[in-house]
Amino acid sequence: MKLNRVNLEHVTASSLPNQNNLNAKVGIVHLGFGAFHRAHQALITDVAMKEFGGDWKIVGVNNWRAAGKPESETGVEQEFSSQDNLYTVAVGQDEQVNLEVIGAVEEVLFSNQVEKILGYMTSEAVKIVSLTITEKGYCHLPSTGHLDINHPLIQHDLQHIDQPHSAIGFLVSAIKTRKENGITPFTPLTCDNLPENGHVLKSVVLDFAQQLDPELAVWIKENINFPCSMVDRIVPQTTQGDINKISNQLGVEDGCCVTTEPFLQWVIEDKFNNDRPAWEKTSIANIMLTDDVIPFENMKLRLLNGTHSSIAYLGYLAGYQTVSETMSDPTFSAFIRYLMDKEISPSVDVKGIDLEAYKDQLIARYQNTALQHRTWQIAMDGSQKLPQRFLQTIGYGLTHGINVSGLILAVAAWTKYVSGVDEQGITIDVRDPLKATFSDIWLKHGESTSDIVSAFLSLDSVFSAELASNSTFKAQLIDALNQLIEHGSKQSVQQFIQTV
Ligand code: NAI
Ligand code: CS2
Repeated sequence: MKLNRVNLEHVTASSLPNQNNLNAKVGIVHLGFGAFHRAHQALITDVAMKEFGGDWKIVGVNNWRAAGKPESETGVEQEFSSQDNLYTVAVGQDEQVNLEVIGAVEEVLFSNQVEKILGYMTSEAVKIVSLTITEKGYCHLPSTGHLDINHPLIQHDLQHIDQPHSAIGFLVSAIKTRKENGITPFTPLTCDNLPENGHVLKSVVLDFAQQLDPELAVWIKENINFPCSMVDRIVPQTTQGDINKISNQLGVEDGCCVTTEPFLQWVIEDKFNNDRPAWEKTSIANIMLTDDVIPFENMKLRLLNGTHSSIAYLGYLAGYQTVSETMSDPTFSAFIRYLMDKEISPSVDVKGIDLEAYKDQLIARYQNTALQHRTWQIAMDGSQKLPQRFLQTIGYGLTHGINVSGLILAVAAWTKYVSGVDEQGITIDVRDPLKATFSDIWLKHGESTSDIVSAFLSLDSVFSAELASNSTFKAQLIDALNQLIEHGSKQSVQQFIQTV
C-alpha cells in the first residue's frame, strides 16, 4: 500500500497534511528539489500553509542531466506523482524517530519538461523561485563569484534561451518573459551553501543577461532583488534502508521520504520582490528575517561546513564511513573541537549568538546516530566547497597570525582524497567537476609532493591568487601532505592533537 491521499487514514505519523495545504494553489517553483529542500524549506512552507493558509504549493524541478547523471537514472519525479505528491520527513535523534507527512508539493518535474516549468515560472501566481541546485549549479568560478561563460550549459542556453538546460538559463528566460508581459518579478531565493549566495546568484544572472541582452541586464539590476539566506539542517541522501525503515514505521510505502535531525535554522535577507509565506511566524523555531545575513553565513559555513568537510576528507581516509562514526573516535572529536575553538572561531563575528553553545550543539549534532551521513557524500564537489569552507578561514588566519595548520591538514587530505586512491590503494569514487584535472595532476606529479601542491595551487577557480602565492601556506601544505602520505590520516590527526 503506497502513501497517497486515500491511504492517509492508515498512516502512523506525528503530523499530517490538512485541507489548507492539500487544497492550496501553486505559489513557488523550486529548482533542485533534492533531499535538503524536502526536509527544510518545503516542510517550513507546509507548516506555514497549515497554520496560516495561503497559496504556496511548490512545483519541484530536478535537473539530473545538469548534475551529470544519465537521464535514465533520474530522481523521484515519477515516484511523487504515484504518491499524490505526498512524502515523509523522518526526524531522528539517535533511536527516536518522528514522522511528518508533508502536503506542500503540487508536482515534481524533470528539467526537460521545459514548457511546463517555464509556464509555472512565468505565471503571476508564482511569487518565489527558490534554489538548492548544489554549488556547481551556479556555473560560477568559486574564486571570483562570476559566471563561467564557457560552461557548456551556459553556452547552450545563450543560443537557446527558450529551451534552457541550466538553472541560470531557466531564471533569465522566465525573468525576460515576465518583463515582456508586464508581470511583477518573482523573488529568486537561493538556499545553497555559498557565501553571500544571493550576491553570487545576482552576479551570474547579470553576467548571463549581459551576454544575452545588455538592456535586460540593466533592467534586472535595477528591478530585481536577490536576497541572501543561510540555511541549516543536516539531511543525508536517502538510502533504500531509510525507505524500508520509514515505510515500516509509517504503515504505508513512501519512496520519496527523507531523513533528518531535529535542528533547523533559516536566516533570510528581508528583500523580496513579491509576496512570501509567513515562514518566521510559524511554530517552528530558528527562522528569522534580517537585513544582514552575512555574519550568520560566515558562522555556519566556517564552523559547520568547514568541520564537516574536515571530517569528510580526514575521516574517509581514516576508514570512517559516516560523520557519527568519525566523531566516535575521541582523537577526531578532539581535533574537530580544536579546529572550531582555535582556528575558526577567531574569524567568526556574529551578534546575538552564544558561540560556545552553538559549537557544543554542533558536536552533539555530528554525534547523532540517527543520521548515517556518509563522509563520501560530504566529500563531493570539494572544488566548489573549499573556498568558503577552508580557504577563506585560512586566509584570515594567515593575515592575523593565527595558527591554521589543522585546516591546512584538512586541505592536504582533500588533495589526497581527490587522487582517487585511498590509504589501502583502493579506488575512491571521486565526484567533482574537476575530477579529471585532479587525476592528471597526480599522474603527472605523483613523485613530488611539492609539484603536486604547486599544480593544485595553480587551479585559480579554487585558490585565490593571494593564497596561492603565500609561501607559508604552500610550505605548510607540502608538509601536511607529506605527513599524510607517510603516516596516514588517523596517525596524522593523532600526532596533531598531541602537539597542540
Ligand atoms: P540532492 O543531491 O538531494 O539534490 C540536488 C539537487 O540539485 C537535485 O534536484 C539536482 O537535480 C540538482 N542539481 C544538481 N546539480 C545541478 C546542476 N548542475 N544544475 C542544476 N541543478 C542541479 O542534494 P541536497 O541534499 O538536496 O543538497 C542540495 C544543496 O542544498 C547542497 O548542495 C547545499 O547547497 C544545500 N544544503 C544541503 C544540506 C544537506 O544537509 N543536504 C544542508 C544545507 C544546505
Ligand atoms: C554538507 C552539507 O554535504 C555537505 O557538503 O556539509 O550539506 C551540510 O549537511 C549542511 O550544510 C548542513 O546544514
